[in-house]
Amino acid sequence: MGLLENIHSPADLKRLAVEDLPKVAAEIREAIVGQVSRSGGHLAPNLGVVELTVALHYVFDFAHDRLLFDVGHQCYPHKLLTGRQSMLGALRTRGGMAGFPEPRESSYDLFSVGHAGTGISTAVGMSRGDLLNGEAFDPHSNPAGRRVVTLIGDASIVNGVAMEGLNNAGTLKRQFLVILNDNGMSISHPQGAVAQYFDRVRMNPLYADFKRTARRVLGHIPGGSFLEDAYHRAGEATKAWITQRAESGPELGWFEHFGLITVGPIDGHDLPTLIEFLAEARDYDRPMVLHVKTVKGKGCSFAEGDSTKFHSPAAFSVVKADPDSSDLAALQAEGCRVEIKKGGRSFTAAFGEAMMEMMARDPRIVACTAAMPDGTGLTKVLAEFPDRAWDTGICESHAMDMMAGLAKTGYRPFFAVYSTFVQRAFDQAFQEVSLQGLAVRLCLDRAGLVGGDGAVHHGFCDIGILRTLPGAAITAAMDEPSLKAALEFMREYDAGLSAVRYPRDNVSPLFSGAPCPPFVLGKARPLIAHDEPDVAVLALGTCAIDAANAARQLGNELRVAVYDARFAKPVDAALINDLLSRRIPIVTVEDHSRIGGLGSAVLESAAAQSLDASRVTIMGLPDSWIYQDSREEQLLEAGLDVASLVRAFRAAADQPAVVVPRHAAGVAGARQQ
Ligand SMILES: Cc1ncc(C[n+]2csc(CCOP(=O)(O)OP(=O)(O)O)c2C)c(N)n1
Repeated sequence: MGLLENIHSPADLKRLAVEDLPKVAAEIREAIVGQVSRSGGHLAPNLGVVELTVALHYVFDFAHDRLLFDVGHQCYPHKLLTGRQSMLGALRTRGGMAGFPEPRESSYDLFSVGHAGTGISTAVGMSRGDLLNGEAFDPHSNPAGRRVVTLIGDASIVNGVAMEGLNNAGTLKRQFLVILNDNGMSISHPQGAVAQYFDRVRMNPLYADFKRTARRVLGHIPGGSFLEDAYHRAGEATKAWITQRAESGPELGWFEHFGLITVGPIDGHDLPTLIEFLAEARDYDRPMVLHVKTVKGKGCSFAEGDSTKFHSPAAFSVVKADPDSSDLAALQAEGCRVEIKKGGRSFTAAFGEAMMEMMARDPRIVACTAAMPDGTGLTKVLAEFPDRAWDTGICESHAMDMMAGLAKTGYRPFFAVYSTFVQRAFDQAFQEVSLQGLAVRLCLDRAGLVGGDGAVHHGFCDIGILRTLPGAAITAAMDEPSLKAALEFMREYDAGLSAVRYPRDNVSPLFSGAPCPPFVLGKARPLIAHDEPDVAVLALGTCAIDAANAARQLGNELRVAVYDARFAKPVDAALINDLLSRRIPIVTVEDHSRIGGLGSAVLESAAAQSLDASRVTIMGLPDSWIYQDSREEQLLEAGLDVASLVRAFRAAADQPAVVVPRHAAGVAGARQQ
């Protein structure tokens, strides 16, 4: 019988002997690989932190202490140890285990997270709150108080928010443990000077064996008195490290400049060592960084070999090299073959190819991604145009400003970024781009509902925030030809910031036979025309494809004119005028919040032209969160599936409005359904 199945909470784990823990780790690994092979999900990041998570729960009591994850994509082992094994089978779907920490699931998860860089800051906040509440751990005055631990990766710690958090963490006068999970990787290779620094620390032979007990006077090295103070508070293993630190010179104590004593790197797969160091860090009464060296994808030969591909793969099958071997042994063996389930042609792939073609044609185009070369389709562009394309690492704000600087020097910058992460760079889009009248082009992948990644990753508000910027041109692509046309429009749009949004989806062939007219600023494209329609639909992006399908289903019953709205800013004011002056009801459809998106822009245009805005119905994402599930299910929940559109078009044409039962939540606006 396995050990894991009897662990219903960390209390059960604590009852085991240290010698049993490697078996628990092996079972966690097997469970994760098995499930991710069936459903897809974050694989390599989770395999890398199995021992670390087991050790953390073995040493701390997170029913009481605080554990905060950065990004949170490495939380599966934590979830398996905190009573959620039965949810693993429905990973990343409704009612199953979310792929990121989720307080709705368990009190062991403190924040819903998914964006990098936040863990240290929220942990600092909770540390301060616990202090104010008189609940903070102190070895003398409150030994039963709460400790605070935050886990962050080596690529995420470079993020500006994390740096701000560290800067503030160093001022805490209490226990505060930052665990740096250093696997030498982001999704791809990490970028920048800090990544190079970590490489040097990891490879420094001094760290091979630092468990020596020699004592030294520390006062003569930079930061020495700080270290000396730390030394007196530390346990034996930490003391040995500090001594080593004193011998190794100032470079290795980088975090100490922030006021955090740094210990490590230690081997993140050696459970006794992890437990020894964590047990000491547990009772240390000042901010500390424990530098833990792990292998991304650990225990799975193919994931270790290509942790980028297996960072977050789709479902896959493993063909065992030896059919008689156990599952885990097979995964560890070299030579097993892995086949990842193939999808169709994605918008991401179409975008990458379009960029290659444009960059070859226009030497003024420059491009960048913030740590997502594969995710945004820019991998080939980076390889082909190393002088004109960059991966900045996880720093969207910097990337936006860098693009502003390039625009200022005469280039045409394209920043490929997930819609959800562009939120990080809104202030830069406002001040350094828009206010200067600079033309930075934003290519917003994963706009709208994103499926299994859930609420933390939906691109639900890009139009809402970017539309406020004067001079911005905000477009959306409904298929591959229209994506190319939008990019071409943006290439030539030098008047200010522009953006094209496209979803985490495959491109539709529905209109690929029809010629795709060029984008003209503020002009919609008719897809299904009627001289006297019963209802006119202005749909944005792939919603135009669904709207066309819905209109076809209505066939002879209703004359539904369908337009690909193309622009959420500026909207087609002349078209709106023509339709509303003829009292033709308009339905707007968008995979974006109903608040502040295309629908709002259409209402504003109607009001500005003194037209009857009560004939406008807005369909979009509801004013509530949509959690993890397939994208199809999420669209259904939002009332943006074809059947819901059919009902809504009928209702709009047929005043007074009819009730739309299950999907009523997806329909709102000037006309309430
Ligand atoms: C603000 C932000 N930008 C980009 C991402 C996408 N992303 C998710 S995980 C990841 C890499 C994180 O690397 P690291 O923290 O070292 O953890 P590892 O995956 O190596 O364990 C990136 C870039 C994100 N989650 N948040």
